[in-house]
Amino acid sequence: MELPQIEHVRRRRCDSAASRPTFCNSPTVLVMVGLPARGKTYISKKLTRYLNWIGVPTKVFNVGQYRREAVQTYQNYEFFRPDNEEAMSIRKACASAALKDVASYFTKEHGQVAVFDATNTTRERRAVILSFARERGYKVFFVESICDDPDIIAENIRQVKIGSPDYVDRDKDEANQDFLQRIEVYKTCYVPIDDEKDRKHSYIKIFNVGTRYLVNQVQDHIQSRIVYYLMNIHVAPRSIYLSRHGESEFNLIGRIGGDTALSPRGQKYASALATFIKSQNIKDLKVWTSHMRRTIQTAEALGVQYEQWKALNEIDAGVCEELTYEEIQEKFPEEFAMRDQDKYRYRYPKGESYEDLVHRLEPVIMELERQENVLLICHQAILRCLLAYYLDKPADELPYQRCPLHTVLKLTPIAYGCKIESFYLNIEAVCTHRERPMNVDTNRKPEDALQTVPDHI
Ligand code: BKS
Ligand code: F6P
Repeated sequence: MELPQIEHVRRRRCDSAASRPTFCNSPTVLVMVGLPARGKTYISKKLTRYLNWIGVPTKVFNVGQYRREAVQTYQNYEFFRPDNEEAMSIRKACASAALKDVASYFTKEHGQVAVFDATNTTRERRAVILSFARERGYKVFFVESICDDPDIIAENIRQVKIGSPDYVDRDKDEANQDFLQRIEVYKTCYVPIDDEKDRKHSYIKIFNVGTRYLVNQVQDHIQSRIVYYLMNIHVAPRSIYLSRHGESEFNLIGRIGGDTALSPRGQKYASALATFIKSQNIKDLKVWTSHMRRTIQTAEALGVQYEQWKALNEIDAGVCEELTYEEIQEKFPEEFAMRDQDKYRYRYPKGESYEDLVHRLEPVIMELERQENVLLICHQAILRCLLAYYLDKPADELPYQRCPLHTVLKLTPIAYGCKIESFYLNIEAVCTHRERPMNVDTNRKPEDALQTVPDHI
């Protein structure tokens, strides 16, 4: 019988191709490529923090961590020699285990982007990832970091490699030598992404810490956001100073929003801020305020040029503007209760939510990535959103972070994260922080609150 056989063959051909279509909303595997000490982990972590902040669930899968779990005592660079068969099979197994976890992150944890942080320096290793993704309908975007500046590489090794778990209790020079040899061993089999052979794949090649880029086959909106972000970041040392305005007349009487002037203590803070900033001797400091009187008045005391950003204006509380929390509770009890249930997503009637603020602040964050030293004079809710970006705080914690008045926060990038220092300038002010109520069931949906009649009636 011929016909069924043909059917059979057709099915098999379809199965063996084993590819699923990708959709606009298919998840993405972001694959780092590059020799050791080229900033792959730095890019992975920073990009992941950004994507999570803009609301795209993202997670890093670092194959080095899997390797350290499998082989607990690292001896030396010989482990990474391509002819070390035993080590090679462990390394392959670690990469597969990480890929398996990527798949379960997408299917079980609603992940959207997985950053696959490994060297991925051979075509063979990249082919494994490509077929893994093709079988499951995931998109792949390669991020290759190419860097031949010995000073930058040395600085990378100094900052993030010598202190790595591979070298605990090892002499610094010895660790440095071993790491340099590890790089040499990788160079023997490194095949960069090929502009001809890989022309159908999606990738960005970054040369020397972002002095030049080559972008190929961007497939979607998220990939273009990633490219845009990577084209704006830099690694020059700098600090970002964050402050709220001085205490305002409305702060003093517990009213939210409005556009009032500073209280006498708020004025004192403005002068104290000027003294503090002078004492920091900051090179080429830029000062940014919102369009509101209280931040502009605070900046005026500094006696320097400043720039006003509408995007830095305080959250618009809509119908609740200029009320006290007690008045809101009285006039709009359901609204007040709903805000406590999901403060991040709750939008004031005719106003904004914290989630709205994050979207409004995205261009501010992008410009901050481009800048060096900046002082931002802004507002409580705005400061919480900016801080969440720098400190990698999840959405549910974001609206409850403590950002007291008359306090400067100094953020300084270090290695993979941010150092934070807090300076209370010793001018008294009211407290405007409202605690997360303890008895709120955050799993309850807002519509449940209105359902007072049992279903069976
Ligand atoms: C500590 N880092 O290209 Cl768009 C010190 N090191 C330096 N080569 C780094 C990371 C942690 C960051 C980058 C980089 C590097 C060596 C590098 C980097 C790469 C691309 C971009 C920005 C930064
Ligand atoms: O109370 C000062 C203030 O900046 C208000 O203008 C604003 O509505 C409020 O803080 C934001 O804080 P929360 O989100 O905790 O109400």
